[in-house]
Amino acid sequence: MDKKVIFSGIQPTGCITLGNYIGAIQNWLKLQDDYKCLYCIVDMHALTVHQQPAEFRQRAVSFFAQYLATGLDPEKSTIYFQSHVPEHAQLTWVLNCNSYIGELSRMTQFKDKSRKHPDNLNMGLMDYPVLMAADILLYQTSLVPVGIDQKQHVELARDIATRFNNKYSPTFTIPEPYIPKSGAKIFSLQDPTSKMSKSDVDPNAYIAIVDSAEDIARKFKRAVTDSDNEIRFDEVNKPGISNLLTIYSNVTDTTIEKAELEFEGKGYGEFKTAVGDAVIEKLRPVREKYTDLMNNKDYLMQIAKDGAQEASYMARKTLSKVYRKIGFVEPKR
Ligand code: AQP
Repeated sequence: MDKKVIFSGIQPTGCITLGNYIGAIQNWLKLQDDYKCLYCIVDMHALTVHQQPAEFRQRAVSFFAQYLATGLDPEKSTIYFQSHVPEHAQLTWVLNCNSYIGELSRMTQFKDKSRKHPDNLNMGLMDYPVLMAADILLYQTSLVPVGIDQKQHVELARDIATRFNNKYSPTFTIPEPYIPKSGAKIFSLQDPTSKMSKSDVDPNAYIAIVDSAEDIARKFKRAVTDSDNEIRFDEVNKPGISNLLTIYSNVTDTTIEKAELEFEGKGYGEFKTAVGDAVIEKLRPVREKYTDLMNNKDYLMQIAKDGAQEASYMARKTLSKVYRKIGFVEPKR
């Protein structure tokens, strides 16, 4: 039997954070052996906010190297740039004509980003979830491993797919979000009530997965906590400490309860150092591999080319089916 398909991606904005790693990439790694996985640098999504072209190009290549450095394996998974597979844009147009302005304007991310970028309220910002639906539906994806912030968009992709299947005939697999039980939302180190965001203007608010050991240690030491000096998981009253416990338990592969016991009676200073050390150890091989890969751009671009070819082959099958069903004239072969 064919393996079920997994699709997921990260947009090349800011830098890949520990939040992206724990919320998404750790699951991607686990799924590589048992599923047909496609992991994409969703560069078309990144255009919804201003990009300086030279920086944008460099950052996208750096993200690609970071994907491989985390352990995503091109022998097992299809790894590519979204803009190299034109079917993403082609399916988006068809889905646009089957999506409603009302449902798109209700999306939380659209409302947040409209507030953050009032000078650039472009159509892409509103259309982002339709492009994301096309990304997912093109490959007949069953599971979409994402953090909790993307759940609403996966639900919209399900709605759009169901609507299309009902209007024409069964065409798309209906995807499910795949969200980690712990770590689905890692919080900012400077404001533990808001998400760790990769475009945060304050670099102390996030850990980049290729940060140096010194930077990681310093950022954890400065992490905002509370003043009652008790290491206990309580997201309402102790969001900072709870976030650090979540991070620690994820990177050391232990439970929150065991982590609480380990640090019972210890001070915040000691705890923060231990969390920093655990993250440094977890990310050390990623940083080392990343440096090697960035010195071998030809290799990176060959992987990207092979990935795009394979993705495009799969995507064309779905797109031809869609074009036939909606009544486009078939080109002569
Ligand atoms: N803090 C987080 N905790 C857990 N999961 C997270 N994800 C993102 N932040 C966290 C998951 O990572 C994947 C990629 O998400 P994205 O490309 O949309 O990036 P982002 O980090 O969500 O982007 P930001 O922070 O909102 O910055 P900009 O402004 O650049 O877009 C997704 O699976 C997401 O759930």
